Amino acid sequence: MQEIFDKANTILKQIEAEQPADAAGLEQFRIKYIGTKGIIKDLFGAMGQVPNERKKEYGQLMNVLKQTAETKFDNLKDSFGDSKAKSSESADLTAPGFTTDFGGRHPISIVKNKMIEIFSRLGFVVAEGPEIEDDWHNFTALGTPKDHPARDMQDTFYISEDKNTLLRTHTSSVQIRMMESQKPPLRILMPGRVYRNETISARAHCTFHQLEGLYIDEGVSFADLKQTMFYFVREMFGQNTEIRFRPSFFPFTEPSAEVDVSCFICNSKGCPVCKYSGWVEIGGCGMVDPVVLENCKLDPKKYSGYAFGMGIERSTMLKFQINDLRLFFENDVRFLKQFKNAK
Ligand code: 2U9
Repeated sequence: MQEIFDKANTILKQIEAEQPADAAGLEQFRIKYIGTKGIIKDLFGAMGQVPNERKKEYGQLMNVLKQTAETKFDNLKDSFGDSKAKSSESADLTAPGFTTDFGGRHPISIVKNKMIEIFSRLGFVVAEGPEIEDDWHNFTALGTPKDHPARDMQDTFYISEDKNTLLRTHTSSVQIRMMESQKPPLRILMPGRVYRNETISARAHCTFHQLEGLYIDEGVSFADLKQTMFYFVREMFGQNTEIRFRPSFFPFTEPSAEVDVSCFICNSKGCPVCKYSGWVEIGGCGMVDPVVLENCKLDPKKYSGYAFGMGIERSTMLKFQINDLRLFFENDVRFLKQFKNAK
């Protein structure tokens, strides 16, 4: 037991004799004696082996040892001009805090906001509606009654046995709600999430975002639609962008067209993105079918209108040259970080 006292006295003499020459030597001194795995900690641990009648004496010796080491450390630290915390302090409360990194917008939101901003200059206002829809607003009112072959075009997630309640397959359902509740002129923009029962891959997903527009008034023509699309693509993809309308079919518009823009990645010279055609498809459009107007109690002899729709993911992939749709939904910070300062 006496050996424990002898060892502590030897260490005390050793501490008194130590002469660290510089900041690095002082750090070695701190680690060796004062650190959490240092000798003094070990010596304190030996208290258990000291008999009760000498515990007080050993405790006092330990305090002397600790004080000697800490005073030496603090004095030398000052003389080496180091401004770090003192040995017995745990934190400098006057030190500046750590800054927090701000997040950025999701690329889908960046492109969606830009689209809204462009169309709002033409007088369109944003409307929102439910993602859980009924059959009338998602299909029947839009010219696709039950058993209509056009329903096969969209793989629907039904959420009731009678197939009356479903996850909306397009945002057109909201346009129906607007036409039912408001009087023309209507200039509505509908951005939102839609759902389709598709196998997930780099090019397809069970959920994605659409932006649709609807303009209903007296005397609206296909020429108005073309000019609106032309203005939009130039503002969105650059002033040199060309536009092309290809005849198509949608149950809710007649006539209908798909909208292509000249490939701004290769300047229409031909690249994998445009599949060497010089054109990339961005969405569809058409004149609202008179049956759809009637379904919403609007007189097709008095009113006409155009509508358009596009996938926001598609334009975002083109704009930022992203080649896998799944990246949008994984929320991997390494992916999202790249758009922190994007516009
Ligand atoms: C009403 C009447 C007509 C909306 C339209 C399209 C053409 C279209 C697709 C583009 C790619 C959807 O994201 S996508 O899969 N959409 O091509 N959408 S016309 O027409 C309407 C909407 C509402 C009352």
